[in-house]
Amino acid sequence: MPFEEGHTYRVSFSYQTNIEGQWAWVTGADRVADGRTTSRDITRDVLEQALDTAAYSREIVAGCGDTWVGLRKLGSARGTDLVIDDFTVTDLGKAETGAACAAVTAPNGVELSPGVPGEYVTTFTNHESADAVNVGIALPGLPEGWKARVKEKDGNLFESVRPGATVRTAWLLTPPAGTTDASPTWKVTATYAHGGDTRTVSADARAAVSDEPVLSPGSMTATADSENTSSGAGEGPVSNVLDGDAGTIWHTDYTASRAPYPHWVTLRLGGAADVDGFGYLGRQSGGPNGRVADYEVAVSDDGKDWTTVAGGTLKDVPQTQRVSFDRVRASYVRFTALNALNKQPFAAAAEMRVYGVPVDLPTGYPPGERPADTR
Ligand SMILES: [Ca+2]
Repeated sequence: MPFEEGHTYRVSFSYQTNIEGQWAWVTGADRVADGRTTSRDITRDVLEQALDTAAYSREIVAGCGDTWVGLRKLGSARGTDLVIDDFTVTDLGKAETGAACAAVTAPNGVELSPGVPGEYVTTFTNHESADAVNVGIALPGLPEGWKARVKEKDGNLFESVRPGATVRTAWLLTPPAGTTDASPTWKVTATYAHGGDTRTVSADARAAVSDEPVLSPGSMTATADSENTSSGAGEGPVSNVLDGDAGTIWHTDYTASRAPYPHWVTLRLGGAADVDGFGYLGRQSGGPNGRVADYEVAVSDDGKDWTTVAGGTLKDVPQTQRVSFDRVRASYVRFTALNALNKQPFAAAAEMRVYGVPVDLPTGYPPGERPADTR
């Protein structure tokens, strides 16, 4: 539908959806330059779970190119559905200021631990036709008791961002110990000066909070004795056990050879940590091959000398299975699979976790205060 540049519109609809975080309503703009059309998101609102009918409404200012609105699928959860009704766009007349064309993003699916600072990276991209000046990034609406710091001093402030450029802010977010909200939401905003206006853009932000301290998957790297290489990125590579996606798996080789048991995955931690558990999430679909039965867990300071700290037999369940052991300081954790539940030579896993707390917790800096715009 045609949006007139410089007008404010209210876009609203009612909806139902069964799984949160699977769908987003997006406002975007297309621009044609040198015969090429570039399309980009201006706002992106992730739809909450709504088993009863919920209302969505947002006001937008058209501009920054040809404005459009639409629906985007974000997640890969099976069985998700969405129903939309009463879709309405109301022209509210000419806006007082021009459209804010920059964009700000927050990560999808970051895991944070109670009481432990976790890295959370937001981005700001300047889609304006001139520099965005005095850019300040903020996280309004963080749940009570959360601490937000920035990894680099004033890492949330930027004097000037050129058109087309993207800048990152690495936050350190600490949910309070004992927090009960496992999937909190808040906002990320960017405020900047452009052509005499002060403009603000925002996006939804969210994280998954574990119920006990767990090492950030992004801080670890994984290696394995064997990886299948013929079935695409989602099945085979051992890096899939740290990507936060239950739909992607590590699987041992069945193409070049049927690699025999035992199989192993070594997780190199992002530094020394005091650890007391290992988590194994089996493959969620695609048949029984690779579901591990007997296992051992070992730890190491150097990746060479290993101490076995746990062993047992896993079950055929779709949840993460936690293997507990006495707290120990380590820089590497190795999971050794001894055989499979179905006695085939394959091993697989959807995700792996190490429970514990890094020895050196990052401290960071308080977020910088955005100075007032000078006119
Ligand atoms: Ca995965």
